Amino acid sequence: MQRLLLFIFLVFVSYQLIAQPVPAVDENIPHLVTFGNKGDHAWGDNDFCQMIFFSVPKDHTEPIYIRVYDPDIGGETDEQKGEWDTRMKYSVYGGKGACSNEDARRINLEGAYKSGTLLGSKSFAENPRYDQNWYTFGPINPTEGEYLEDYGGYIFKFIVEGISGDDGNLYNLFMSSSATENQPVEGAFAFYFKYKFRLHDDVNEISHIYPFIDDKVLAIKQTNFDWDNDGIIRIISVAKNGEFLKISGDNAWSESEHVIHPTEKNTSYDIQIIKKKSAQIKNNNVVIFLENQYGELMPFYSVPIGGIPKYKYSIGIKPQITR
Ligand SMILES: [Ca+2]
Ligand SMILES: [Ca+2]
Ligand SMILES: [Ca+2]
Repeated sequence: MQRLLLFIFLVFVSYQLIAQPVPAVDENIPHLVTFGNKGDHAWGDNDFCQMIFFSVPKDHTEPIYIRVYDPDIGGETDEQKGEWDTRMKYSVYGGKGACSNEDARRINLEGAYKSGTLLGSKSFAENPRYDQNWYTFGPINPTEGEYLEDYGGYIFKFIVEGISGDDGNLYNLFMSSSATENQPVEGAFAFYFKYKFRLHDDVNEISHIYPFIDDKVLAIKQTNFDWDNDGIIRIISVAKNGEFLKISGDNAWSESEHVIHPTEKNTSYDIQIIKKKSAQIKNNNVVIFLENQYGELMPFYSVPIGGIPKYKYSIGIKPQITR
């Protein structure tokens, strides 16, 4: 884990300015998505809840803020079904157990996934004041987070849950050092174990997610939901030059397993999401998560640890057998 921390440090020397929004700049994902709890799964949300973790370095002593763009469910940005009748609760957790409790890092919302200490909470419905505008949680003292060296510092958990209605809430997050604007917290970043987001409508846009392959990982199983067969998902790594992930159809799950090459240990994967040009699918909301060979969820990071991986021809190609 020392090595991971070193990577994190090196990465943030150059990446800190783009590490703070979720979805992140390098991910090129337009918005996060959470539906009201009466939503139709076929619209792209299997459990109406999203959990995002933020990590603040130990030496950061100034207050932090978690800002939400378009927290309301109405007006612009959001996805309407019938009347706007959706209410969504946003909650910030810190303290012991916020991230270390295993229930907070599982696929299903079971047990004590709301572990830790509730630091702030607010519900939104349709609200023109916050339409295409920001709401700010905080100030929060960094030491109110759960200190976990393995995750790079003080950890906060942000839960977004649909508590009524059937509309789709689209939104973005930003961890800031300012209450009134988006100012990066130096060295902070976000990670998430199950990611639910909106794809671009523009078929030429490529989105990315960046899991880190630590030295325990031998194989991964990826699972995705409601992809509508919209193009391809592929892995670029030092040893993989576009290995395909099995992609799901409408309101369906799909999974595939991928073996880790020894040279991929302690590197990130660039999982590329490429839309189908001929299909022109709009408003596509999707879910994806990865598990290691022990069935543990693996985090995606808002910046690729160690940088965006590049395929190395000399590693990936199988040696020629000379006769
Ligand atoms: Ca919204
Ligand atoms: Ca509705
Ligand atoms: Ca809105």
